[in-house]
Amino acid sequence: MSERTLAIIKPDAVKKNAIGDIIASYEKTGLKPVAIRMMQFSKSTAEGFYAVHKARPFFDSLCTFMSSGPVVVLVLQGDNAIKKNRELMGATDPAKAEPGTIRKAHGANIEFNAVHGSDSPETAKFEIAYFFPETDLVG
Ligand code: IDP
Ligand code: MG
Repeated sequence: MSERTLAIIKPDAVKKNAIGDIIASYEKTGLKPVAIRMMQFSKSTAEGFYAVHKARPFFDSLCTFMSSGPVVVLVLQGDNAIKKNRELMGATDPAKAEPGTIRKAHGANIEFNAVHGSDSPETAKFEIAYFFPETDLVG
């Protein structure tokens, strides 16, 4: 079933000039970009996006990191896009990520891990709407 997921190329990966490599991985995996936006998060944009993690000890550090430089926010579309993208990303901790995954290739540690991907249809819906009006999606 074709579905949509939200991906973010995080500030660490943008700084490393990995935007092109990461978007190529999406395309090779059958995840088609239907919206792309480059932006820099404010701290409060990051806090709103990661609100589910508010109680976690790493919340403040995560939001500081996510607002530390430009990011690329994408909506990806394809069969089983949510699961497919999570597999392509690899484990949250790059040290535990499988070879061939984006986090294995570009992540530095459990916080600076190169990419974000929605983890369920409900979060995908919230996360896509957080950045894009429906009319911005071309697919
Ligand atoms: P996910 O990105 O693989 O879905 P989540 O548990 O949803 O992982 O965590 C969101 C983000 O918070 C991670 O991608 C990572 O940047 C950061 N993070 C997760 N766990 C830790 C931790 O234990 N220490 C520091 N940062 C963390
Ligand atoms: Mg998550």
